[in-house]
Amino acid sequence: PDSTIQVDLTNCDREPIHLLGAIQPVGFLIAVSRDWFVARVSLNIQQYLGFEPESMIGNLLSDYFPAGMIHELRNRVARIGSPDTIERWFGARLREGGRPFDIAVHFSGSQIVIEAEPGHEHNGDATSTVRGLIARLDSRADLAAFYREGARQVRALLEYDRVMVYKFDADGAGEVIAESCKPGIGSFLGLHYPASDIPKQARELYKRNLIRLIRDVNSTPVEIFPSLDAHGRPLDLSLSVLRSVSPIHVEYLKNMGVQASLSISILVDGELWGMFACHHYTPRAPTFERRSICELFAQMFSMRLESRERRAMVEYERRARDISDQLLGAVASDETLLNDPDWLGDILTSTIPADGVGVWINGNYAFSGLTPPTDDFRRIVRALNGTAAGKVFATDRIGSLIDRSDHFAKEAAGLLAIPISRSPRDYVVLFRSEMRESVRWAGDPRKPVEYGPNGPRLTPRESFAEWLELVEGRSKPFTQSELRIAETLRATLIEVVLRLADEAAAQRH
Ligand code: BLA
Repeated sequence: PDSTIQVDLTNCDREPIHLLGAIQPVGFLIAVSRDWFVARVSLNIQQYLGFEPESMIGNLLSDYFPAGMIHELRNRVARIGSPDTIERWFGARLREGGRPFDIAVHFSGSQIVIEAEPGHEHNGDATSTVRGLIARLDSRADLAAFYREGARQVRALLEYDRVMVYKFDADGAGEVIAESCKPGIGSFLGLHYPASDIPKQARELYKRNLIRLIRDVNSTPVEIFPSLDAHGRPLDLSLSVLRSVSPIHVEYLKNMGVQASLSISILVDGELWGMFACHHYTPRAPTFERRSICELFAQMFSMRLESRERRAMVEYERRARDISDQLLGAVASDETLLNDPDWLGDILTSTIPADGVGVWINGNYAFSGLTPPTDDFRRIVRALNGTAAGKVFATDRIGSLIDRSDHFAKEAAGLLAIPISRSPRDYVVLFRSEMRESVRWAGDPRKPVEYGPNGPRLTPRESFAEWLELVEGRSKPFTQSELRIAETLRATLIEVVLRLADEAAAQRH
């Protein structure tokens, strides 16, 4: 029943993309039972091996292949460790004197799925290729250069026209954060897209099966026969390497003017952090062996990324503690600094990026940079007084805290408030501009050729417009790490404020 739902733009997160019952005409597929009887076969097998597909069903696989090949295949299957393993065999001879094939083997329910595509003589030294690539990655000092190097190397390995590093944010929307492409095709760097461009079930699938290929958006998928088994079930192609992809996504690529694509998951701490997304403007399919090398590279890239991110966070928090000490020292020798929002702003925004700072002390308001008008600030303070006392508070949508005047809407969209006294409630507030004001709009990267049946929504420009709508009135969110820093700064500022109050009291006596 699942596989028969009508899919359109409104429900595509329900499209069962693993049950579409077809592969791409890049190779062929055979599914056998655990006792090696042929259960299913792709209808194009005749082209590769001359067998009549329908007549194979129910026969032993060994009726079709030499004993040596069957023996090797059994060994490979025995080696499959976990249910999500895809066993690989490069440059295999399926028949005496035949051409070499690259073969992928995995379990799908009770069946063994064998996929084969033309490969070449296996030369066996993938490890040295990957080792060299990793060494170059490690030589990149900062994260931006690391991402760029990753994109460059995937492009060197697979030779697509464009290779992007696409990173997801907490809501599943994404940004092209690095790119390597051939000259003259424009740039997607810095562009954002809504979460719906890569629906939920696709993200889940991409955590299990790390690489996907679309050789040619214009090719006709090859059906797998029979489409339903005796229990009426289609073959689960989650781990297939030749799976034919969602027609909605194919339309997206066509509208983009892209003819071939490939993407590789980047997993960090078990979550889909992002992916390498590759485009080509003519049909393209690197061999399975090449793709596997690149997948291995992406896995190494992900591990390096994980440790770099962790290190960057530790380093950031250490620097923030330094700044907090610096703040304490400076105010101790010149207490008027605390009423100087420019000075405070400089110090605070060097650790927590923001576009403006407002200071509210004893009912007086001082500000620097992008801040709301006094009336709005007053209402913000009143709203803040209603939140948990003595705690840092942040929102990426001030509109959810107070009703904003129109003027304010253009001023700041997010805030982080640091309470610096208990009563009366005093605050230092960092403001962030609306995200749509701060992104770079790179224009229409490629003029759409013509729209498919689902219209212009499936184009990069419409996607970008959709994303803009989603982030209307919102700033770049404050991260967990930034909130922790703010908490450190709060403790420091409170200490300073209390000491100044004590001193003032002592002087009065
Ligand atoms: C899949 N969408 C994808 C994939 C990417 C994107 C990379 C993985 C498949 C691949 O490797 O090509 C999205 N590609 C992008 C983005 C950029 C890019 C954002 O290059 C930016 C530069 N897509 C839509 C809408 C729907 C949709 C509106 O835009 C549904 C309503 C669906 N996208 C969709 C589906 C898949 C997908 C169903 C899964 C394809 C599959 O694996 O079968």
